[in-house]
Amino acid sequence: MTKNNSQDVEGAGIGRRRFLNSAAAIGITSVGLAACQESSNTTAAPAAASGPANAAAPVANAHVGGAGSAEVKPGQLDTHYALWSSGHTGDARVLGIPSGRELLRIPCFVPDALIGWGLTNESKAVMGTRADGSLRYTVGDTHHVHGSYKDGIYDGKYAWINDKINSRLARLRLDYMVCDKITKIPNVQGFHGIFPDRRDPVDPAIDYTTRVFCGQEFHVPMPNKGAHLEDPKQYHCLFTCVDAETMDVRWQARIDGNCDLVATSFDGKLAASNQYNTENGALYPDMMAAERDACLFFNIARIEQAIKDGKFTTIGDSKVPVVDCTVEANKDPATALSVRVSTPKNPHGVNASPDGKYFICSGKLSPTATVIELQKVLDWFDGKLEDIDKAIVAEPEIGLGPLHTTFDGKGNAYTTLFLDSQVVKWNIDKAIQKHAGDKEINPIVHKLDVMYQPGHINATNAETKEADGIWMAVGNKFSKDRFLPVGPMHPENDQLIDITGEQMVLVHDNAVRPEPHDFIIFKRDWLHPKQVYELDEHPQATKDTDSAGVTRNGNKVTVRMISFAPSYTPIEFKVKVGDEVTLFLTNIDKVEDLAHGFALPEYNIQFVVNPQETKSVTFKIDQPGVFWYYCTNFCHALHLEMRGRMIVEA
Ligand code: RUQ
Ligand code: CUA
Ligand code: CA
Repeated sequence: MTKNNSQDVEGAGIGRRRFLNSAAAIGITSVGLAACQESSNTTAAPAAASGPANAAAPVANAHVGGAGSAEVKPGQLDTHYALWSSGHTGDARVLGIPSGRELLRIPCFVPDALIGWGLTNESKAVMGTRADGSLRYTVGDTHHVHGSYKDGIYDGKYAWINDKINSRLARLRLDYMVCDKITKIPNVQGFHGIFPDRRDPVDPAIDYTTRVFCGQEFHVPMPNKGAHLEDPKQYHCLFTCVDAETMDVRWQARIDGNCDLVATSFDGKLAASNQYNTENGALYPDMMAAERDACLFFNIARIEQAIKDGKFTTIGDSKVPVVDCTVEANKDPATALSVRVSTPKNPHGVNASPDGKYFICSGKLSPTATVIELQKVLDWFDGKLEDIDKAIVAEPEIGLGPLHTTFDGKGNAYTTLFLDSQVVKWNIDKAIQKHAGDKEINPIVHKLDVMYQPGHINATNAETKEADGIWMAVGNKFSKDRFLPVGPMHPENDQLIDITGEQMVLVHDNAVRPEPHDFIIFKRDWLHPKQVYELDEHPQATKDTDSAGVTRNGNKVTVRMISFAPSYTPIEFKVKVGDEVTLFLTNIDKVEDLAHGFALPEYNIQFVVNPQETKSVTFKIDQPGVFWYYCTNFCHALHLEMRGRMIVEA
């Protein structure tokens, strides 16, 4: 077990004692908990999972024969965190790996009844409302989640996740594991790939994420206000740069064709998107017309210089500067802002190798992966490479329906084969040697059957420069016969694979609610979530019982309430029909894990406040009577008694 793990043995033990002590402090000892407290011992120390991840050096297939295991026994902690998109449930998931246990869901684009996301004033402000205060959107489709970087590894500060339906980018604060900002991207539909930059393209001192790049998959007329409806040749896509800190849209680039997935280089200089619709087709046969499509590279420093030089336009009502990255305008390497490297038709996925040298595009309709050497792309911009397609250093045949690629940090790539229902492990250097002419060489190392139709894939730390080659997860789009039947809607199957050895070994099936897409997995030391809020995070926090109470201004009533196990203060308040109530609830309990809920019958209200957290709701009083507000989160032996009355006079 690593020393600096925030959930270490000591922490867990102290947390437990503190919880019990706090219960005692408010008189609960008299109702019998004292005995439990005496007899409670901080039993089995949580330990790290005993899989290969725990060994000093990864042991090849250590689980085989039972020496190591993907099993995380009761009381043990996982060795890696994973952040997972959830697809059209519209949220993000936090998992432990290797167990695959889902530890948390982080709502962002879609309301969540547990914590009151989309109901509290604070979450509504993040999500965005209409003039009448109702939510602007209540659906979302999250595909890609990526963390903020410092010096090529995750710094544990932020993650970003996209909403494909309504073209929004959400930021997750990884200290509290909550969504704190959502940006609507102007003039874009089908916002699909995202990737944060990994350092600044110009200033070497900025070795952390300051931009997030967003790709547009569905081309539309610009502005999309009713012109050119029937002429797809007039449709365009935008590649968008969002400021990582302010979440403002910095700039957009107008392109030909579309974007799909996005990748960024470790040196910060290049971002790229694979393009399957270079044809600008509206119907799918049109999108398959061209023999080759492309991976489109953006020269970030040049784009930002062009904006400084005033070389941009704007679209419709949007004030965001838009540069021209269409093919026609970027033929001269000396001034080009972007360049297309060709790929076999309709590629999917673009991933950066952890050594920083290559981007790899999967073929999808072609049984190949295209390996593009980034230095050669930079050489083209510098006028040192005549033919941009010379940046392609390998195009190995790897199997049918290749979609996404991940890495083990030992020179191997792992690509999902959707049609073959396999993962293929192949060696990048060998693929390059073969491409250079050594026909005897076979880059394929191993193929493993997965169940079934895999899409996304990621290995531990694989999108950082410290890929550790221990575990790999594969997101299978179909599970078919792998689980007990539950009716027509099958779960999907996330599978865990041990990649410490030459051969991949499948170790675990994990049923998952449809339908997650991309995910990242990284060692737990890179994340340090807080377990108790800072009271001052909310400007309206009520700090003690004396400050709690009710104030009235005309028919606007403000209730300042605190929760402190097992009671609310005030324990009752009176309002009248026609009032508008804003209720701030601060949980002044300081004990880890001691959350309270607040449910109010007939007013459709329920939310949770974590230790030292404040949330508020605003609602209209429309019916007289007695309404018991009560705690929904089991917090105390007297949890059921934790309630109060809202008394409404007619
Ligand atoms: S992309 S399966 Cu949004 Cu999921 Cu490649
Ligand atoms: Cu407070 Cu249950
Ligand atoms: Ca195409």
